[in-house]
Order: sequence, then structure tokens, then C-alpha cells
Amino acid sequence: MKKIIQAAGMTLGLAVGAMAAETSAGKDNTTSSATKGAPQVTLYQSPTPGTRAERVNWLCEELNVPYTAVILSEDAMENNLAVKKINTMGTFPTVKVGDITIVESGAILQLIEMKLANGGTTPPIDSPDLAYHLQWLHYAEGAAMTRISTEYLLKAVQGQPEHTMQTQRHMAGTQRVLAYMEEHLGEHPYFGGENFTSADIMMHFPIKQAVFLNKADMAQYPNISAWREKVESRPAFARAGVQKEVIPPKMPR
Ligand SMILES: N[C@@H](CCC(=O)N[C@@H](CS)C(=O)NCC(=O)O)C(=O)O
Repeated sequence: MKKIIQAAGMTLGLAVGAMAAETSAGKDNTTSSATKGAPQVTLYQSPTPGTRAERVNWLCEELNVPYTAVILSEDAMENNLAVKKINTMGTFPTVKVGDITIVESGAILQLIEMKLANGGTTPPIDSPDLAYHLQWLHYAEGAAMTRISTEYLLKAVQGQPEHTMQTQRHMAGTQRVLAYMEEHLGEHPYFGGENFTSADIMMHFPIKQAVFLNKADMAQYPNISAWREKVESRPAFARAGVQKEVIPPKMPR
């Protein structure tokens, strides 16, 4: 299912070509009949585990969608530069589906589900869960990550004289989004509603970040904690190598 190709030390342009040739030459014979003839998924990853790219690994493992995971250099900075040559935004995940390369994890998950998995985990159009699924799929990088990271950044600049109403609105943003998640999970087993969906995959990352960046006390959120245990015990979670906690990044010297 998954193939990690590392190209440390190779000329990057050549490395990409060599890898593309290698994978399209049919060495990867894991393509299931559901996706035969479908565009290949190439996932550009960071050598540092735990980026949002893990959402793509996780979804593909859940849905049995074949993909090739590529790390262009073991050196994180070099790898960033190499990925920027593939897509100028160069964030993780960057994914190539067929001939098109895109960024933004939520959009990538939706694209894979729609194009390669007959909708995948998306609830049917007439299901009341569709609204929950869509809300949380977008909430993860929308309300949740913006508030969690803004609060962290505001704490980092605390003490500076400029403290406007706008900045104040973002203080306690982490608590606010976690309380909203807690409420939902008190009424539904999953962010996707009755069933696990890609919205659950999207929501795992901001919850980890809330704990790591703003030291959120998860004892206050028993529903989120129970949900975490449940989704982290899924076989696809382990197969995808999703990190349970944030690994503190190594800062370049
Ligand atoms: N909203 C984007 C965020 C992507 C993002 O910022 N990813 C981080 C890794 S978790 C990254 O690439 N950081 C390095 C950078 O911004 O250059 C998504 O969900 O894909």
C-alpha cells in the first residue's frame, strides 16, 4: 500500500523523475480493483513525522486507496525547498493526484474521497450527519487551528503594549473551540455524526496542537479524550503511522 522513497543526496529534479518513473513502471502492484486506472496519489511528506500530511496517510489507509509517500530529502530544510519546486506553496501535505498537484489537507481528503473512493466516508446526501461531517471537516483548519495558533502567538507576544479588542477576542480561543468539540461529542459518537468520517481525521491534529501549544488540560474534556482513544485504536491509524502527540520540532541552528 505505502512506499516511502527517499532521495537524500540525489539531484532533486532527477530524484523526482526517477521516483515517478519507478512508481509508474508498475512496481507498485497494490492497486485495488476499486481504483484500477484511477489517478495515482503521490504524497509529499516531511522527514519530520507528525505534520498534517499524516491525515492523507490515514485516509488512504482507511479507504484502501493506494498511494506513494515521498520524502525528497532527509534534511527538513532541503525537503521544504524541494517540495516548493513541485508546488510553490509547499506546505505539508502537498499531494499530486493524476496530473494536478494541490495543497490544503481538507480539500485533499475530499478530492481523494470523491475521485478515488466513491465518496469514501462522506455521509449520504440525505443523511443528517452530512452537515456535521462538513462542519467539522472545515472547522479543523478554520475555527479550530486559527484560534489555537492565534492564542499561542498572542501568548508569545504578551507584554507588548498593543493589545486591541481583536487580539483579546482570541485569548481563550483554545478553550472555546475545545468546549464546542466536547459538546458535540457528548451528543454524537464521532465528529462525522454516527460514524467515523474524514472529519474525524481532520480533527485529530488540532486537538493534539491544543495540548501541545496552549497546554490544554484534557481532563476537562472527557468526551474528547474518549473519542481520541477510540479513533487512535483504529487499525488504519496505526498503519498510517499517525502520531498520538506532537513531536516538538527541532529548530535549525
Ligand atoms: N491549512 C493547511 C496547513 C498546512 C501547513 O501549514 N502544514 C505545515 C505542517 S503541519 C507546514 O507545511 N508548515 C511548513 C510551512 O508552512 O512552510 C493544511 O491543512 O494543509
